[in-house]
Amino acid sequence: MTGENGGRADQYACTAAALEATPDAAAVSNLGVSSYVLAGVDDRERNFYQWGSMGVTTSTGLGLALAIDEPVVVFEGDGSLLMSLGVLSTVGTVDPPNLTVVLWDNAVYGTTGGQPTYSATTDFAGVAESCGVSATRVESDDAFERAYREAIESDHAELIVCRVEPVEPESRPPFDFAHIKRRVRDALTGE
Ligand SMILES: Cc1ncc(C[n+]2csc(CCOP(=O)(O)OP(=O)(O)O)c2C)c(N)n1
Repeated sequence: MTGENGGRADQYACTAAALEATPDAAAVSNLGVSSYVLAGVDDRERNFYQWGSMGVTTSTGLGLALAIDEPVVVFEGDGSLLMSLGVLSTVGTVDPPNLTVVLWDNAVYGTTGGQPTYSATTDFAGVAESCGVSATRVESDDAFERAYREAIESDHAELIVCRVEPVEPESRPPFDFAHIKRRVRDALTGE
């Protein structure tokens, strides 16, 4: 586990860096801000936006990583992961090497108005390591980019806990859930 002190990364810049490093990766994004930012950076066919479903982003990405032989990146929120911390035990046990979980730790429920989460008292990387998941803490754009490139080269599932400034994006993914599902499924199955 590596880490830094102080500072916050830019969620937009880091999302763009991840897509640049893995342009063909399937991306599963947390409901709300993570999906809004991803859609704003690039509304790719391989983006699987969660609309309304909180607490299932990493488990959905885990299932996808087990189902396909391609890189899968999860853009997770701290509030969402707090709802389902047990998924880290499953990730640590199953350990698909093609899975990279990026946790945007903005310390708030940003999508619903910025109420504080328990991020300040939760060591996400420490919990992940205790569950057998290799984890890295980053707090700058450069550190994120390095950690992401290392994570995708790794033979294990990886968690990157990225401390970010809260943002209020104006971009939105398509609001047609069936379209999102069909689009990502067709992109991943080559149909
Ligand atoms: C089960 C459930 N509880 C609550 C909500 C309402 N809700 C939507 S987004 C959100 C905040 C998500 O916070 P976080 O995962 O930290 O992501 P952020 O918005 O900060 O990017 C909440 C509480 C929901 N959609 N589903």
